[in-house]
Amino acid sequence: MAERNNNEFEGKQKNIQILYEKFVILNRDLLNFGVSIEELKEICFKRRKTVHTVQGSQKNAQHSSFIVAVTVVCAVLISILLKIIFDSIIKNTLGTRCLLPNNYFIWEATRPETNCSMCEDVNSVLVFGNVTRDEFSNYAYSSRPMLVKGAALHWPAMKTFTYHFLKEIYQNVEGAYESIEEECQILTFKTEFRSLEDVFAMPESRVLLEEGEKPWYVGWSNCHPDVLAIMREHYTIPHFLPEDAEHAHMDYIFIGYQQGAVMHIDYISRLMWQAQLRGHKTWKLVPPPDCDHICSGISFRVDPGDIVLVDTRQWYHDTHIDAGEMSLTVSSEYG
Ligand SMILES: O=C(O)CCC(=O)C(=O)O
Ligand SMILES: [Fe+2]
Repeated sequence: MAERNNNEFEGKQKNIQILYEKFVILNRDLLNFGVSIEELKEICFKRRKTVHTVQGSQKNAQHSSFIVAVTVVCAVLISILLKIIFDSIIKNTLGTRCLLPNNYFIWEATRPETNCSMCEDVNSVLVFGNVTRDEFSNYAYSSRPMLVKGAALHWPAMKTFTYHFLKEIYQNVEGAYESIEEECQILTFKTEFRSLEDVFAMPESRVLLEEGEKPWYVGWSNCHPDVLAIMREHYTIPHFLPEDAEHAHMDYIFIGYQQGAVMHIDYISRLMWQAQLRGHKTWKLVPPPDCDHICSGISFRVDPGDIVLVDTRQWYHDTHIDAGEMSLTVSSEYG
């Protein structure tokens, strides 16, 4: 009987030791992540204190159980905290469509080697007039930059999409702004805006870029199902894309003036189409650095109603808007 008690006690001690070690490691990791000792104390020792006052009147065996329980509670709390920290790191590092300066090197280091045949004979954008799905089928999945003139001219979005139209959607759909923070993404380029709410809070004089106002240009993905449903009442998937193409469940808006998007490459898994709804935009495309010796850059100007197709995963790109005009586009991925 004494021996059994002894074994049991040793077993418990061993478990406590294992949990203790895990706890120490978790603590160390948390400290490495910048959580302060004060915060750790607050989480753990507050709980312990309560337990200590109770345990004063209890036997030794119960003492051990309490320590185990407190340690487990602390470990669970710390694991939850760690998960939150890891999730946010992963979201910030990997969930990015267009590059952001702080993760540029990670992405560059993991960018697959380019097959330069994608740009070797490309000296200009391939322009289509009235193109049918059938005629376009041979080009649909190529990395060749293409421009389909006037393909969106008949879309209601050509008239209905404005800064104020989009603002109204975001102000009226519950959870729309939160969806940008949580699942979608905003690219604020050279502006000081930190959220889409900031973008939709600017004074009217800046919206119109009146004299003395600072230019702005932003882009964001729309992944809230209600927002997307309202937007999609005003345009369709480009009619020339293959019937069996896969389409993304989110569409992007880019809106603003002057220097549009800064030179970058996109870390996305599919090709991209973009309909120019307002303003004239000039795209500058630069081949990947590994193909510098055989490929050259191109540039082309897009009119309202045109649809651009660029493999933005391979072509580095920036955009410029004609002076004095506001540009507004809707785009999406397909593949
Ligand atoms: O429309 C723009 O200004 C930039 C768009 C872009 O970078 C993209 O669609 O990947
Ligand atoms: Fe891009």
